[in-house]
Amino acid sequence: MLNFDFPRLAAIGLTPALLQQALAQAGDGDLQLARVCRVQRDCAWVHDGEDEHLAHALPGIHAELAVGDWALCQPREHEPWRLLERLEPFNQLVRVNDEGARQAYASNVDTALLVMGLDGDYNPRRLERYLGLAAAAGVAPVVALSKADLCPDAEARLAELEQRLRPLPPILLLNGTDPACREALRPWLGMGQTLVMLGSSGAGKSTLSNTLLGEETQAVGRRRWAG
Ligand SMILES: Nc1nc2c(ncn2[C@@H]2O[C@H](COP(=O)(O)OP(=O)(O)OP(=O)(O)O)[C@@H](O)[C@H]2O)c(=O)[nH]1
Ligand SMILES: [Mg+2]
Repeated sequence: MLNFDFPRLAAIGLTPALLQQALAQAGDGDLQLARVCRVQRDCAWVHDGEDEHLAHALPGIHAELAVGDWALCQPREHEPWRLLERLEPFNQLVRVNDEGARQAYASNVDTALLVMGLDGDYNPRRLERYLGLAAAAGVAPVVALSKADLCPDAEARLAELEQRLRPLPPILLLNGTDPACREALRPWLGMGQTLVMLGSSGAGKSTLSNTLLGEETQAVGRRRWAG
């Protein structure tokens, strides 16, 4: 039997269509529907709407996993959960790396927040590539121009992008350290909405994320390995 508490899981992005798919795939056994929130080389963490749980999948399934996937899991006491099946996502943000391999950033995404700093990071052509990546996945883009507080030409750059980008996405001028960001991004941060931030190292993703969450969950200003 599949265990699910729809309101609890809808709050972390479950849709009726994904639930239908889960019910069709579940079969027998005491299974829990959960969302993948972290993927490492040989393990993953899933969220059941209340807590995170370490989960292990068979290698073939593990290789397919991306953050944001929904999965059928077998919960276990004091042991990692078993992640038995991955549900087909309704969309997936993907890039093709230099060797031509497909790499998934995230699955089941409502909004791609493209973060670009109005410092040396400002690069409209790179932004257009990110917009192409979002369009290819069918994910709605929003552009966040961070470090607006440091840039005297912020309005001129906004105008340049408004002239250049077609179709024109929403573009926001932000100071990622200012709590006013929460109000500016409110339309894309409703209950159950999934927003993914994309942008170069140093663009201000962690800063913005900490400001939106109101707590320091992300290390800021440190270069680290990233996919
Ligand atoms: N003044 C100002 N500083 C910012 C703003 N956004 C980010 N910063 C600073 O820019 C630096 C890099 O910001 P991060 O948030 O760490 O950048 P990131 O995009 O998470 O970078 P990676 O984790 O390497 O991908 C930090 O020193 C931040 O304090 C902003 O809007 N205004
Ligand atoms: Mg960061």
